[in-house]
Amino acid sequence: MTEISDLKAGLIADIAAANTLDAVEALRVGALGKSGVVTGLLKTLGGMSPDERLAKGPPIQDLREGVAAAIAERKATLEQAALDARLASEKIDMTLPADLGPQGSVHPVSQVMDELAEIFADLGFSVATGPEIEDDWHNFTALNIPETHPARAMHDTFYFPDVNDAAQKMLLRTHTSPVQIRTMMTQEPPIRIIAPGRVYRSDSDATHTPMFHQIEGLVIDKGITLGHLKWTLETFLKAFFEREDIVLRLRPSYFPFTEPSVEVDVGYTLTNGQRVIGGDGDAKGGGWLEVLGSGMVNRKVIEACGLDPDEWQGFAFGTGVDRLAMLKYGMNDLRAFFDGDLRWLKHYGFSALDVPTLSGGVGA
Ligand code: 2NM
Repeated sequence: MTEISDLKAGLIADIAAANTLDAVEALRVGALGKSGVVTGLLKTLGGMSPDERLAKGPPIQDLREGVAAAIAERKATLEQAALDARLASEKIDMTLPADLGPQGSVHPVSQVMDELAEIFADLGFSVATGPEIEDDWHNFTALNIPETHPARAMHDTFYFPDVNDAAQKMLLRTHTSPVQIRTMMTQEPPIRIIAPGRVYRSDSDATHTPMFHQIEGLVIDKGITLGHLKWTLETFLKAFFEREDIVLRLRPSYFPFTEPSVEVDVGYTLTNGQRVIGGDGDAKGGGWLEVLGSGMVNRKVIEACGLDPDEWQGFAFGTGVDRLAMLKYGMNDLRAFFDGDLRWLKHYGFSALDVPTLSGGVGA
């Protein structure tokens, strides 16, 4: 009996003195492992007479339980200490002066936004911005999307809680189109603008984030046709992908705010087994990627903005900036865009000095 209690006291003292997880593990193997001392004692129970087992069983079980508990406790203590040490060593005091130069670089989304602004500036478009918190009228109603329109449900809108005396429901804009609405209501045509910025939809998976970036464009003038739309988008895509052999495929579609509406695909071809944007998508191994939605601005939208649709016509288009960045720079996981991981940024980011210009190459 004293042998067992001496053994227990010795093991527990050894465990308490163990200063590393490895040392605790070595003690565990020595005591409770396959050939451990405690395991050896447990094995002797099988060969005992019932009386002997009745006498020796409880202290041996007590030994096993006591040693196991001491090991678990010591392990937890050492693990907590290791975690505390790691947290202390990785603690960053944000109030200290920086001892390194800036570690970041220009995010691909910012780079692409700058490229788009540069390309469209060359075509005579200026950049327009507006609020991300919008009212229902500018985000939906003015765009010919009435209360009951299924497109409203399609947009997975984030609404703010109702405020009793608010004239309009408030929401996070689901597209940048309200910027175009505000521009048409405040500026004299002709209008040539792009509206880049953040938009929000209640949607989250590998290919959708609840916040993403859109760019939309709007032209309002006299005698604008689908021909102007096609030329503009073709010229834009050639400049963006930096290839002359960009082939567009226009498919009839439906948006409440445009009539007719056109979905724009761009051809890709197989080059050394890689899908590369450019060339005839109907070629062997090639295909088509949907890159833009567009159309002639619905006369109801022009009217809602206080303009005479018999005098002014126009086209509009929209696309996702994050997706354009992925296509151009070969990134496959959208979620990495929002991790703020410096290693990812080191790989995909751009130098702050690498300003896109048409003469120097927009994506150089
Ligand atoms: C798209 C597709 C088609 C669009 C229409 C307008 C406005 F305000 F002029 F009516 N802005 N943007 C539009 C048209 C947007 O995005 C996929």
